[in-house]
Amino acid sequence: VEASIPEPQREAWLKHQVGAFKDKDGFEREVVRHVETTLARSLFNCDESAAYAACALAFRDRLILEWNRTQQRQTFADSKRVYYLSLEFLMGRALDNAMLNVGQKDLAKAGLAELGFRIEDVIQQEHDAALGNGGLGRLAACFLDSLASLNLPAWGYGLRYRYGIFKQEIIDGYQVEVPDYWLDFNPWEFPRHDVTVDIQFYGSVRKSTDDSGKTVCNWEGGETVKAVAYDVPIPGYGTPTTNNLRLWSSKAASGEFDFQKFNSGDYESSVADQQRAETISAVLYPNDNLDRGKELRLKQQYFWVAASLYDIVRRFKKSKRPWKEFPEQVAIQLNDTHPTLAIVELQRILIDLEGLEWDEAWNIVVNTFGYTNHTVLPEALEKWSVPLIQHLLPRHLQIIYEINLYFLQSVETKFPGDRDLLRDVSIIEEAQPKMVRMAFLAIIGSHKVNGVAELHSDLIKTTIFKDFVKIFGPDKFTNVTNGITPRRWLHQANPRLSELIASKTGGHGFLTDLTELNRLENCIHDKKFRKEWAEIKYANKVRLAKHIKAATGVTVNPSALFDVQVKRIHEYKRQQMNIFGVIHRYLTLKAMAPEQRQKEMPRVSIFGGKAAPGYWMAKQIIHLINSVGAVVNNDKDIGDLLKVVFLEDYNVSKAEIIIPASDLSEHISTAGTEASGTSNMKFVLNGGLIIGTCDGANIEITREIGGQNIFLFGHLAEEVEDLRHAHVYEKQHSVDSGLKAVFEEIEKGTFGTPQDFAGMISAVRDHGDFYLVSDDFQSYIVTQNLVDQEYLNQEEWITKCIKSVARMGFFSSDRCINEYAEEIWNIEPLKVEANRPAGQTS
Ligand code: Z16
Repeated sequence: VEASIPEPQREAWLKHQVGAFKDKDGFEREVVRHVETTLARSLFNCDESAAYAACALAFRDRLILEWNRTQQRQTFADSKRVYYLSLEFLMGRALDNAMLNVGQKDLAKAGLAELGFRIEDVIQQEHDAALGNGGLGRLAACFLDSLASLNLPAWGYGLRYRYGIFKQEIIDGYQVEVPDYWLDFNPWEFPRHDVTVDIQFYGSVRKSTDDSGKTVCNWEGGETVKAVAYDVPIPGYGTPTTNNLRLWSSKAASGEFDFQKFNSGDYESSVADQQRAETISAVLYPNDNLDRGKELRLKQQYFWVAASLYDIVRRFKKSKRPWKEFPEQVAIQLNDTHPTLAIVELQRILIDLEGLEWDEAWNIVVNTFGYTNHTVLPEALEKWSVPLIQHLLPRHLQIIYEINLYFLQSVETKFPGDRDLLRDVSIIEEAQPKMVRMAFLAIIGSHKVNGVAELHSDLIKTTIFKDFVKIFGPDKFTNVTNGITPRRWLHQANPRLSELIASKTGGHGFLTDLTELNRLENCIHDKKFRKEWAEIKYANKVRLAKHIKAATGVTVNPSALFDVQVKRIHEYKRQQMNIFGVIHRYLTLKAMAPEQRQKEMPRVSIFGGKAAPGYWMAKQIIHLINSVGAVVNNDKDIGDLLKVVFLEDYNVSKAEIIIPASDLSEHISTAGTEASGTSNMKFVLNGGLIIGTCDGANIEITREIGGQNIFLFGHLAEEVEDLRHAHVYEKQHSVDSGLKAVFEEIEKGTFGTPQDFAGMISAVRDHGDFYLVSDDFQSYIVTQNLVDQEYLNQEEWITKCIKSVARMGFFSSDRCINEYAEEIWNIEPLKVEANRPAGQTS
């Protein structure tokens, strides 16, 4: 339907168009207006949460004007767009980010002060948007920031979960999960009740013949659920681009059928239908690096993929271009295998609905998609059972079999008679029941496959996907090392450091070209600069110490070395090794004579992170950390020399407080298991050093900042297989005396009922020590002692920190997104004259 206003009336429109507020007065006017009209409150009834709401609405109005203009510009330019399909977007708070990106935080700060509020308090009223588990979801959020900041025409597509990742409470040392209902008041989304898509499930396939005698497949019957679009504006930093994140919400398709039910008195079942439909977008699955194969999860995946593709295809069809130009207009990136059904869905649309021939359609599909792999852990690789797909998506299963058939035929042509190869690369795993291997489908249906750090990208080529390198050649596989947005992770989280850097590098240019940080190399010997650097770190530690006190009641000394490990709790990330190390330190301190003890470097061991609700071992690790804290923190012999805290409910906004306050952070995964890691980059960018293994992006961080500036230890990825083999088959693993003493202390009951921690110990001692804790423990301890020594020399330490920050330019998500844009998507920025300066405010 043509909905534009006719020429003669446009003048009136243009005359009355409201612009964005331009100054402090304009901003205050908008805040007061929202308080008094939108919120129906007054100056006698305006608390911090109302001030937040009004301030957020004022900025939302601003963003949406930019958003409108951006969408018009992109439609008019009709150039290629990228669509980033991700089941997770771990956005955190939006207000601070929006103010900084549009360059109006100073203005808002002054305006709010005049109205009686402190901007920090207002910002803290906001609930995190936590639609993600960990690294993968936060990566998607950083990518959105970079896409907009680089003026790239891009949309994100995801699910509008009613419940994001659960809130974590620690009760008696145990994790308790509480639902995170975050939609009570969310000013950042725009419901688009006119943008809906009907999504079909179940039913059956009927073959028929069309007029030309061609066989066509009709997917019929089953049930229909409605997808409703909610749009979230994504402002670029200092750019005119405000991109769109479209999140789908499910609701019952109010068809005649429901109405009949209702009228015939079957009220209950019509309500039940409604609830069943709404269940699809109700909750984020809380697993990181684990596939549980639940039917509802598959429904989520298809619901989201089908709605997004319908939207993308609808937009393409408006351009009236021939189908073969689809890949010249559309790039779709698959964030992990979660959206792999998009490959099948596009093929279905093209052959069943648009009448293309198989080969022509398949060509389009393959040239459209790119697939990013984020893990080599076998338990995380998605597989769906054939009977489940048959039941839920019968036509898609047929297409999957056909894709597989043509693929296996091409393999047979290239490698005649290699039955083992055919079995190994088949999309269908011959198990009981048969399983669809989603990663294989994603590889076959994409033109590029990438890993997320160099080591990881090498590993996928030599291990889990090696046969596909043989079949497709090495050029299909590439590396794009992850990055982080310096806007949120430096400018927003650490404003004082950002200002100090700006004062030394010639302004805030480093926020859009992070390589400009290298100008700091000239300041390394600048006394005043070094002093300010140290003061900022100290102030950040004081801020965290206050938070620790408020959250846990534990008093920590800001002069102690802050040693931080915050990330999802997982055996492969080895928080257990960290806490065993803490116990080892405790025992060592206890064994010392008091006068010698006082020469030791005081430390605060800070942990944070969620365990998947069903991950028993991860929960045991949390319990041990808290139990150790309860003993150590109250031991008079120890005092400030060692404190152990577990910060509950680690999330994006807590990360913004914790990361700038770290002296040392731990990235100690078993070599070869952490695909990249991204918090490692955030910590170094904020002037902290790393203790880590040769894994993921740690390796490239080392290359960039120099081996003298990082504490590496432990076995290498290429040694892991042999070590594991030796543990299991040759019973060749010895628990060294240090680790043995730790186990004995736990078993003595020093930290509570030993039985509570028996699983953690036996995993190492009796069950093959899969994550190589015993192999790496000794070098971990030795390296931690080296850290103590080096921290004593504060001048040397600060030099290392400054040098490291100066060399972190590579790890901007802008660099990373530019690589995707050039190597995978073939898209270009939509250039426009910047209509306002980059945000130069703190
Ligand atoms: C996830 O967060 C990651 C991988 C995965 O298969 C599933 C989830 Cl939910 C993480 C990786 O573990 C991490 O190493 C990486 O930095 C991150 O994805 C982003 O690539």
